[in-house]
Amino acid sequence: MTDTAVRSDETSRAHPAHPLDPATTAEYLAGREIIAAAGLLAEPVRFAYYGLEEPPKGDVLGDADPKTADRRLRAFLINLDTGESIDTVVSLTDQKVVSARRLDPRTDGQLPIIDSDFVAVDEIVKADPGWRAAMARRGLTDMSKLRACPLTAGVFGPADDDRRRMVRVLAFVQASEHDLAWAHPVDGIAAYVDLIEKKVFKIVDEFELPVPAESGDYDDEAVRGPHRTTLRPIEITQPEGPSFTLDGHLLRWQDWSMRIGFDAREGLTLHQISQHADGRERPVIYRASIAEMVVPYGDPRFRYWQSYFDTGEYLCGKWANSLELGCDCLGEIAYLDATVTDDTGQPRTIPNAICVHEEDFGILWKHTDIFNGSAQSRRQRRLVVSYFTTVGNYDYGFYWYFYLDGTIECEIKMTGVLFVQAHPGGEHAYSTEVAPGLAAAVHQHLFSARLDVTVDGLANAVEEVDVSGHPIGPDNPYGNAIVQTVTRLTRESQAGRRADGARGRTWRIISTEHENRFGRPVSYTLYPESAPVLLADPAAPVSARAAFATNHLWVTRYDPAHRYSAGDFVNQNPGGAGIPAFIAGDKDIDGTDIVVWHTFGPTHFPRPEDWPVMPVAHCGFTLKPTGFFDRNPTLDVPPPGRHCSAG
Ligand SMILES: [Cu+2]
Repeated sequence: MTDTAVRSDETSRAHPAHPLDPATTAEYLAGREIIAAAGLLAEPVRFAYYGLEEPPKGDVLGDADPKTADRRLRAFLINLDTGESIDTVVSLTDQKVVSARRLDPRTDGQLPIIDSDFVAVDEIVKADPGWRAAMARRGLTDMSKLRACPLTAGVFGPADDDRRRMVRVLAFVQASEHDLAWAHPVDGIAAYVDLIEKKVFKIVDEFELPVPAESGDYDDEAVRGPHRTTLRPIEITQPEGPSFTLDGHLLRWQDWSMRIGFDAREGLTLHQISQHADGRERPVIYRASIAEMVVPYGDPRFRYWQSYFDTGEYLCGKWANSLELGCDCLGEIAYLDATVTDDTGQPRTIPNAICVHEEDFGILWKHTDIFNGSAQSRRQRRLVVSYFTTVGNYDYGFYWYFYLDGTIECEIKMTGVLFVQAHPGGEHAYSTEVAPGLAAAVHQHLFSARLDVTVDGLANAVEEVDVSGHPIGPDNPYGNAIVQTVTRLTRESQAGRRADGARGRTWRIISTEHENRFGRPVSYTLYPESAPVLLADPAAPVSARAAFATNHLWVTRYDPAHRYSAGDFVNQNPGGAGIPAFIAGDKDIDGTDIVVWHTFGPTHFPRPEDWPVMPVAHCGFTLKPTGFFDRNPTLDVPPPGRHCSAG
């Protein structure tokens, strides 16, 4: 195993090699100076987000020298005393603030939760006499054993609450240093905290249930039992090294090339994904990211407000893990560090945040011919680019796979600890008892992939493809016909679509300029998982805020400002931002520069087996070349090595 990393010396460059390279330590500091010089950083102003403001696509794809491109950073600034919230963009090239817009939180929403909110909320609730009294009634008097969680509030009214920058706070008991607090929820009581007034403005104390007692400390031998001794080692070796190359953030493997990006909000981003085929560079996706995710819970009682937008409200990327060779990743790994910033805009490097490696993936193709006697077998491989993040109780791995045959796959691995509550006893429709007196409520994890597609260029269109049988008739006398029904989605208003597993529904992203040797448009097909979209009632507050999650597919005309599926400011946003706003103009999406937005993810009725730490659950989607190549593009893959007689 080796570790060939892009290290902090690369992430600290003052002048990145490419306009899409992530912002560096030096750049964050330079931007901070400009913001301070403009008078925007008076105490106590904090950074709720700080990241690269990518140049518009036209600038990157144009002929201009990338070294002269205007490097810009975007910062969300919050004054912790007044709540004043500013969205600002600075130009590092021109050394000036380009824009600074003051938000109106009632219409724009609030800036994301910041690191210091976690500390502040703990202090605020523990200093509140009403909250202490409610805890004391439950027999909880030792404040040092209580853990307070700042949970994003959503928008549920009354208006007096919604105008505040607020969180709702639930408590957990951590009896000892190594105890798993999540196993011991204090149910029935929530403190509503105003983060600007720094006080509890409301206590909702609805019911009391015993704090579940069973230990969830899966790291304690008394809980897990002794480690099993029956697993023998698996070693992955690549004696000649991996087959990819990493030049800064430019990754090349076989016919694939792409640039790796990273952002405090979206986490891993992939840019300029392209195939080298037929002697030319053939773009597939200009930019791919998971632009939002929401986790709405389905218990209508006391916790009706639980819906966390991990990306827009908490900033997924900021919580990226440092990955460990041999634990998180096996084989010949190249790691990239990521740079994010703290509340004060000071850069912080996350070592080994992004993992790049190659995996054997079983059979690529195989045939034993009954006539000519040829027996051939080829092995599939994939290039894996991934990172893992921890947002509160849950951990998410974001994996992008690139295969030898041109397939692209996105997979999310969900693990960590369930968000639990006390179980009321008896039958409870909305939760599963996972330990004595401990329940985990049903919830959804709905991810929004933003795929800025460029299938053989900018001129793309989307076709919905259904398959069905055909009734018996003159053309189908024995009723065996199977047909595809192809519907072109020509306008934004028409492209909010649901998957349909019974029809095998897929969406084909076609080039309207390039054809294959059969005269058909070259294309990539999106295969959805066809799991339920947002199940909340259309009139529910979360349906307006997570409108992106009400369909599996949206297609919009490219606009550099359309970046986040639920809008730029998600926290306490009243709704309507993001996708509904993007499609309001009902633009033409046929044969132009388009963005495909795909919602996917499981509806999770927890199982007892998900406790106390959850085995990884998987979700994702696949993009397959469909007439993008003129035939199987992997005929030239050689037979496997010395152990295989076909070789
Ligand atoms: Cu879940």
